[in-house]
Amino acid sequence: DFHPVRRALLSVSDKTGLVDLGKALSARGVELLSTGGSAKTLREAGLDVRDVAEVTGFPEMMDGRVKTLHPMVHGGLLALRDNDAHLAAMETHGIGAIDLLVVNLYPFEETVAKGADYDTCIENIDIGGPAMIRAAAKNHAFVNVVVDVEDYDALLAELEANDGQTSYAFRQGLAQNAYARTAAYDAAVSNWMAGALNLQAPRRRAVAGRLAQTLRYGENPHQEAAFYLDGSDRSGVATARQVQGKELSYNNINDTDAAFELVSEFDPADGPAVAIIKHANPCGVARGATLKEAYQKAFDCDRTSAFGGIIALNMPLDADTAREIVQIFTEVVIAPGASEEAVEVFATKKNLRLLLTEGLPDPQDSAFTTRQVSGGMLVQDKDVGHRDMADLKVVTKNAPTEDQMADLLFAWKVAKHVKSNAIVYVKDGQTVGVGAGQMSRLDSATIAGVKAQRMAEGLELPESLAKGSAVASDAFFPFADGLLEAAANGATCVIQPGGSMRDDEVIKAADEAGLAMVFTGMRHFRH
Ligand code: 93A
Repeated sequence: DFHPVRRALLSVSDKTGLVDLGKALSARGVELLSTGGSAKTLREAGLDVRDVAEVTGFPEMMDGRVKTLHPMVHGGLLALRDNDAHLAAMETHGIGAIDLLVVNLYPFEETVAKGADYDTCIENIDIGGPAMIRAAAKNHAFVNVVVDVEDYDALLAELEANDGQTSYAFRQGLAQNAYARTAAYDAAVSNWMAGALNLQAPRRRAVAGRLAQTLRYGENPHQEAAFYLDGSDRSGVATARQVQGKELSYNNINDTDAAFELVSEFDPADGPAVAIIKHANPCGVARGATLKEAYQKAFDCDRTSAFGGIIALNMPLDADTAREIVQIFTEVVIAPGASEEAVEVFATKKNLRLLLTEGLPDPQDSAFTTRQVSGGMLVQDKDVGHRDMADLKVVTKNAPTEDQMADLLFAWKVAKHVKSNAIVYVKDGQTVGVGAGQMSRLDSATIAGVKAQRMAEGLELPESLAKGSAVASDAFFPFADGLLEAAANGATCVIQPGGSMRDDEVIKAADEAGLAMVFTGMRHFRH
């Protein structure tokens, strides 16, 4: 089903490539219609253009709010060329068919990104453009609709290959892309309003994104993948500046996000902290007197797993830490800045990706998470829940000491970022065993214990580092077994949500084992 392009309407905010496109169309004998600014640009390039105002018989009015919203335009876009009644209507009202629509919209997203005021953002909501795009896309049986400057060449190539005509399949592809654009556009408007008016609610969330990067592949090489930006200016992997290293992969982006989100839980005002991530789970998190020490402690937790890991820092990378990091193979380092000297140290490792941001993600910043399920999508508030010392309830005879309390809170922060079931042993501001992603909480406790034992062997220490540790559980212990396993591994204090039917039994077991236990009243499942 090939159809010729005889008449085109060009109405674009971004004038890039407009003149070249206009010339190429003109050279094919295509009649050009256009709106104010676009017509001016084309005319200045010496092209013969008809103003839409002349076609509609109405001037562009109300600051351009009404320029193309007219039956002469929409009739020309929507009329079915093989329908007698439609053709008769065109005849009666003098409506000429429009075979090609080229529109790019008022730069709403860019206006928001620039930090424009409310009224300016409102004025940049394009109405006529999306109306035409949707009309032309609906009528793709006959009409071509181009919404991206990048597609001008493909359009011209299609016309060239088919003697001034386009195929049905080609128009279908354009239409599909056009609806993606209008959907994303309206979603951007809605999401901006949600933020501007503080009307955040998952059930009213429009989901959209702007394509940032086509990735080489997805989680696995046989999966295609792409990276989309949600338009927020949240500090993180999406807005980071890559200073050096290979292109980020899908897994890199996912892991880097996990690492940075985790380390941002540790306020730099309380000192340096480092998180090392493998497969979206932390294999080491630590605080230190210096950033270098924090890195070494994080690395020591699980040296084997840290190889090829993703490192996130809660303060700018310094040269000392950089020299330590380059000792082993690391995939990505992300930090809120870096010293010049540190950047030079990294320059010797060409493949190491260094991502720098302006600041840390705000762990309290409200946002959404989405997850695709078969036939639908789950949308929820991001888990920004947190607990301070004052929120904790001591439930055992023994209360934690001040040092124990510090480690408990540290372990709790880490556990929030470990896939469930999560069990985390911490000692002196350093994870010493992480049990992640097991189907049984007991198994997670066991695995974390094995890790703590291995850590001791690696560091040639006589006893497991779980000895005297604080343990966090991301959800309540449904039975005493997981808790007893932690105690057997050497943990002396426990932090967990509480709320199990068998809390009494679990508290009794804790008392018998001489543990100090606190309840948070908040769960941190992460799947
Ligand atoms: O204000 S509008 O929503 N009202 C309209 O009727 C209309 N028609 C096209 N904006 C409208 N447009 C937009 O104008 C197009 O989507 C395009 O972004 C822009 C092109 O204007 P100009 O050619 O005057 O630069």
